[in-house]
This record gives sequence, C-alpha cells and structure tokens, in this order.
Amino acid sequence: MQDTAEWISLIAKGDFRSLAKSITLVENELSGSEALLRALKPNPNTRVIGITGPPGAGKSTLVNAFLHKLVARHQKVAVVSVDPSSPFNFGALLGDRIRMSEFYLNPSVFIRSVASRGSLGGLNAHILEILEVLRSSVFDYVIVETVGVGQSEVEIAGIADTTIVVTVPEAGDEVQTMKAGIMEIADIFVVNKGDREQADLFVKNLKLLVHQKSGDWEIPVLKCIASEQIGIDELLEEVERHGKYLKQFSERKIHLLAEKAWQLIQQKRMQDVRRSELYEAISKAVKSGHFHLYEWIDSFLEEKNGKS
Ligand SMILES: Nc1nc2c(ncn2[C@@H]2O[C@H](COP(=O)(O)OP(=O)(O)O)[C@@H](O)[C@H]2O)c(=O)[nH]1
Ligand SMILES: [Mg+2]
Repeated sequence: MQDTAEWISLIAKGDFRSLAKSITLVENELSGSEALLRALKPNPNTRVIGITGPPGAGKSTLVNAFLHKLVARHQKVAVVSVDPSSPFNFGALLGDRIRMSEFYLNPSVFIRSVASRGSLGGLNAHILEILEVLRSSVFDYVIVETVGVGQSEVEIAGIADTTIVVTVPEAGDEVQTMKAGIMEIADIFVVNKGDREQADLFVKNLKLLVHQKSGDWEIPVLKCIASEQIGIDELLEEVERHGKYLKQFSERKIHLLAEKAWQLIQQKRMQDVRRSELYEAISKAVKSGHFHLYEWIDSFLEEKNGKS
C-alpha cells in the first residue's frame, strides 16, 4: 500500500487515479481506509450539491447541463451517481453513462457511479466517506445524483450543503399530493420539463405552497428545460446564493454536522451486527424453549460488548 501522506497529497492535487482508488478503498472498507479518512484535509471551498427526485424527472440531464456551464467557467466538478443496484435499472445506468459520456474524458470532471444500499434505493452505505474523499480535493462542486425513493432523499439532505429537488409538472393543481417531507429537505425546487403544458400552473402552485413552508430561507422554485439547457444559469445563481446563506447562518451547518455524526455513529455501532447472525442466534434460542425478546437483546448486547 501507498504511504498515506503521499496519497493525501495526490488527492489534494486532484489526481483522478488516486481519487478513484481511494473511493474504492473506502467503499469496500479495505485495509488502510480508516487511516486515509483520518488524514484527509477537506477543502473549505468545495460545495456538495445533492440532486434528488423521482426516476425520469431529468436529474442526469440536469447534471449534464450543469457540467456544460461549470466547465465553461473553468470550474472543477465531481459527479457521484447513486444508481439503484437492481438489475432492472441497468438500462438507466447505461443511459446516464451515455448522457454524460462527453465529460468522461474531460480533465475538469470526475465521474463515479456507486451502488445504492438495498432494494429501497438508500444511499451508498459509505457515501459520507466517499464525499469526504472528494471534498479533500480540487473540486469547486461535488454533485450527488440520487433517485428520490425510500430514504435516500432524506439522507442526502443531511449530507449535501445544498439539496435540489427535481420535480416534473403533473396535473397542474396536484402539488398538494407531493410526497410528505419533501418540503423539509429541499433548499431549491426545480420544476423540470418546463416545456410541458402544465408547467407554469404547476410552478405557480408549488411557489404558493413553498412560500407557506419556507423559513428564513425562501425556497426558490425554478422552471427548467434541462434537455435544452434552459433555466440552468438561474439555477446556478440560486445555488450560489444558498452557499452564501449557509456561510451566514452557521446553525444550519451545525445541524448538517450533527446529522453526519449521527449517521457515522450509527454505522459504527451497527458494524458488527449482521441480520443473518441475529436470525441464527434467535432461531437457536427459540428452539431451546424459553424466549423473551428484550431479555435476549440484553444478553446479546452484553456478549457483543464483552467481546470488543
Ligand atoms: N421534454 C423534456 N424532456 C426532458 C427534459 N429533461 C430531461 N428530459 C428527458 O427525460 C428523460 C429522463 O431524463 P433523465 O435525466 O435520465 O432522468 P433521471 O432519471 O431523473 O436522471 C430523458 O429521456 C430526457 O431526455 C426536459 O426538460 N424536457
Ligand atoms: Mg439519472
């Protein structure tokens, strides 16, 4: 294995091979990953942008449009795409690759697909660590695309500095039926596919709804046509504005850090607990006759703690 200090300096310089290797290392918990994570020096200028929304809303197209603008401005960008690991989504994965392919060889753009956790489309189990690696490099932006199903959108809101929720115009007045909780996680709403008939009505209704729910940050609602790169400049402006807001209101930053710490502690605590192991142990206990769930958990934890 490479010397950690040398590795850190390669990451800091933006060496793509070292970045790719580091991500593989932390994603698979290979030896050396803990040492690497401890030694990372996050770049305070890197912004992590989460993009979430239902499948087909145009998230990848939007990321692509973002890349066009940012690369033209000589900015460096990393894209992490969390694709559902289901083989049924292979087509979508391939689609993303094709749409972003023009950037695959661009030295200003680092692109990485990572698996999602479980069938419910949760984020990658090591997304925090992966983002820490990318944060410790040369990027102006790290963009995370995640499908808004299951818990992943709530998780990304706890991780990204700015969360963009992408929606599409449905029947104009049905904004009320939008998924509960979505208001709490969005820093910016994008109504994509603005070329659809109902778009303006949908935007108007969403604005009304959002206005009622906004706190000291008035959540912007923007209409975009990602496939034609329309509305992207305005979106980037709002992203910048949100960045300034975050600097000003450090409470939100503390909230983000607390959320991250919570996720990491949870991960560490659950590290040595396997469902299959629980199943086997409980199966034995039940067969032996007497079984009381709470008593069993107490003795299970006692044994675990005794071992460690
Ligand atoms: N009409 C229209 N189609 C779009 C727009 N943005 C994306 N699409 C199309 O919507 C489909 C899904 O886009 P994709 O970016 O893969 O969505 P994702 O699943 O959210 O990443 C693709 O066929 C895109 O070409 C848009 O603004 N208008
Ligand atoms: Mg996509």
